[in-house]
Amino acid sequence: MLYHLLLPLKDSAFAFNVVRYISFRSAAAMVTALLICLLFYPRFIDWLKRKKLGQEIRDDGPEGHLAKAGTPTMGGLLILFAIVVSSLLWARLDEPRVWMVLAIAVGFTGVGFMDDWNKIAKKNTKGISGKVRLLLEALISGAVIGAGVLWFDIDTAVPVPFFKDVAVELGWFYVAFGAFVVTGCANAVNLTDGLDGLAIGPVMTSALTMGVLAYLAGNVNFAEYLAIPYVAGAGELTVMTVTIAGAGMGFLWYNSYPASVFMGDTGSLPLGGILGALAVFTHNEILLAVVGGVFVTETLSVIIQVISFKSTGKRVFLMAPIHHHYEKKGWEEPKIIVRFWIISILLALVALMSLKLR
Ligand code: 57M
Repeated sequence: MLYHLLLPLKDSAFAFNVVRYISFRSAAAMVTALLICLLFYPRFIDWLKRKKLGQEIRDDGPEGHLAKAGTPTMGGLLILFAIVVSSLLWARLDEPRVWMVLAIAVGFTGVGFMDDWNKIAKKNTKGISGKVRLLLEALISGAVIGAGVLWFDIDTAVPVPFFKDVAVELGWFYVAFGAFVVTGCANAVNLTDGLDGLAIGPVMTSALTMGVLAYLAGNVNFAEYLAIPYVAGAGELTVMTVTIAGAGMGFLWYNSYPASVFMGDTGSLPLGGILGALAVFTHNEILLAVVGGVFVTETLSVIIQVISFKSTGKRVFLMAPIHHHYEKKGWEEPKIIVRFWIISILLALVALMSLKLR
């Protein structure tokens, strides 16, 4: 919004010309989101406590988690508030992709909020049925991506990472594929959010990596030099990605071990959904699986565990998702968390290197 308000004033005060630059607006957006979270979490956590919006803990989990019962949850509400406000302030609002990512962010926040509220109201860890939740997520993401293909020239070809100029044309099936990417990523982050700070770390590294990829895709010279699809306007998504990093750092200040607040499904579903949407709208759908490799590993560990348990009655992991496996092996929680962060940074670097390794 400030781009549209301040740029016309550049003749009266040349300093306003600086809002023209994505780099400036990205830095300002990150600081805005960070400050919103740092300033408001103390009061927000107190409010969550007063409203008794505390976490229910399953009794079949790792013993150490029982002490976490009652930790205020749904902290994701403030993360998403910071992302939406900072994006509306600093991103160009004449770029449809900004609105499409925001639509998915708000829609998935609603689904996560319903799930968390249901858990707290019923005092259990079940929440709304998994099928209803997946259906709502698929409908929201499918509708937004469908609108993008119909009215905002979203391309329906999927580039293949590590290969120059190779893309698979999906036609209208791209809408279902895109909805799968967004919904899959949302639930992968949801599964990963099982230790203090475990999800927000890789969410921030993934968001910043998507921010670099969006900036390159939105710049015709870089896109041509790297032989990646030029996506006009994708650079504005860079401004949005850094609001995730800013809000994420503000949240981590309070979610770091031992956590004073959990993000809840209210946070994990929209954060994962936004990462999926960023991948769709910058055409990094497959590369997201590399960038978000921690989320993929967590999800695969659950799939392998459930298939093995149901078919042979035997577990492959001591407990799934895989972060619980290491807890059961006796690793302390902070050690698991930081090691997963390190792996997510390595994966981000591999994804960026893939742009040259083609
Ligand atoms: C999402 N939620 C955490 C918190 C957070 C199919 C099965 C694998 C599903 C899975 C499941 O229920 N996943 C739900 C993970 C929960 O965190 C809440 O949920 C939000 C994220 N969606 O924001 O509000 C617990 O995680 C801990 N936590 C922290 N710090 C944080 O910053 O310590 C979360 C955030 C919180 C807290 O204890 O209560 C979760 O783990 O439920 N189920 C599981 O993951 C269960 N695994 C399991 O059932 N494994 C079986 C299956 C696969 C066959 C097996 O391996 O045999 C585990 N989860 C729990 N207890 N809670 C183990 C049992």
